[in-house]
Amino acid sequence: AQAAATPNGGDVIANLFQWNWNSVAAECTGVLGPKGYGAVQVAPPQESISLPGHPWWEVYQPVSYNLNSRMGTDAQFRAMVTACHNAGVKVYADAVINHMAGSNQTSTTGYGGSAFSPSAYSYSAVPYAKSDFHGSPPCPNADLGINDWNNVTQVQECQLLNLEDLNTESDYVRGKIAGYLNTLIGAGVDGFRVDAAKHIAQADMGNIVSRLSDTRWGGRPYVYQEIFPGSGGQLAPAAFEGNGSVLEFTYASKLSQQFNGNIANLKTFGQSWGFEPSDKSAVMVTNHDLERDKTTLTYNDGSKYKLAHVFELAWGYGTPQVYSGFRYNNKDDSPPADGSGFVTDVNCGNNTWTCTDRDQGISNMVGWHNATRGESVANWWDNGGNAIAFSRGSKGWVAINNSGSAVTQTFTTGLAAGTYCDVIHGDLSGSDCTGPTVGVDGSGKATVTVNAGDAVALYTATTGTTS
Ligand code: LM2
Ligand code: CA
Repeated sequence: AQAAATPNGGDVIANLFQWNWNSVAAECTGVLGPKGYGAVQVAPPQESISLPGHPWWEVYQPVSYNLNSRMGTDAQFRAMVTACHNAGVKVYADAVINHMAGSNQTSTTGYGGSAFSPSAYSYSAVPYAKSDFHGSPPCPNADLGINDWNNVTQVQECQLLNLEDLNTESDYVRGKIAGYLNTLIGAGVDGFRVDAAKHIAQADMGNIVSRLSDTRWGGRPYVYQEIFPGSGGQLAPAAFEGNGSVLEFTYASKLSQQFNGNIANLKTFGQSWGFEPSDKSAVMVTNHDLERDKTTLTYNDGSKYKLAHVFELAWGYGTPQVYSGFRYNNKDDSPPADGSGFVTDVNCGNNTWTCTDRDQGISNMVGWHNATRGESVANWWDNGGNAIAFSRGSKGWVAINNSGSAVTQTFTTGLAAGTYCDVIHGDLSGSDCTGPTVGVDGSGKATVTVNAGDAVALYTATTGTTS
């Protein structure tokens, strides 16, 4: 199902990629709660391997299910979850449960001091031993690699990137994984981004999900699975929906293509484009893998990146994410960290982190998104030339100009007459607006200039004065 809204009506996920726990807590309190975000997605909280140079991807190589990690201690993790809940924000953890560390790794150092040995397939703090991993058989390839990405057995029971593949058919391994996830739920975690979910047999995942407790906040945990599209049948995203939602990679790549082409095409953006159903889709502009592969828009794309987030939050398809990571030069670069690899506090002011979640227009569109929940798209307008506008019922209206020159137009907004705050350039402060306002007349029309590479957004909660 779609992510359930928080008491404040939010469902938007801020993906604070590799922010440490103290910084996530501060962001929940200072930004995410006040702006109406529904949830934060946090880095894998289990202990991981520690490697020379500390590439960011260390955290995708678990060595135990202890909660001392690159992002902070067990106590800091729990304090972060509590702080986020107190701010009205749910916490979704990145769950790395398909595998443990790489079989090619020689490091025996982890972030929490647990003993382990990749060469021996030994993780004594869990404990896992060699018999808890897939070998050959069931993997048909002697080197345990995946040669055929359309072969279900190879994809699910061989090693992704040499990562030691857990024998999730076994009751023991299922119990250990569910035990780890239930520890997180016990700490207050509300859901899981399931890493490499395509590489876990559906029956195994279904069994693990069935063992999960209800969340402390109430209801079942929100499960959204990482299923990279490309294969059909049992490996297609649709085949995993019995166990939860799926991350919508097709949405991300098609959105990027339109912003690099002509966004007038977005008029029909939806399931007919090959997306999973809205209530099963966790949609995104980008994520950490996609920004590195440059298959989507990234923080280097300036206004297009921002406007794509504005569109995603306005359009109402799926459960949307705002991606907020760190700047890097080399694909393997670590986030800012101390000498031992522990990630240091996020600084949004020195150009190391992108802090997309704080962008004035994007963060205010979270409120716009919440206020228009359930309303249909109406009053579509486009000029055929990279500028669009639409309303969501009579609750909100947005215009997005992805072209190189300003557009001035009298629009039908669908809104009641009044003076509205343009939340892309101003914050609502009481009944005042810190930025420009737009007047809507008695027939719902407004004459607006939308600058090149910019947007204008109005919604009912931000009505300053009514005329
Ligand atoms: C994911 N989703 O399914 C993550 O989104 C993705 O970022 C992870 O890869 C992957 N699955 C495994 O969890 C990242 C990174 C890889 C890295 C792995 C493991 O993109 O480059 O692989 O984490 O840390 C690295 C090396 C690779 C090596 C592997 C095992 O780059 O060359 O394989 O470790 O030692 C021989
Ligand atoms: Ca597997």
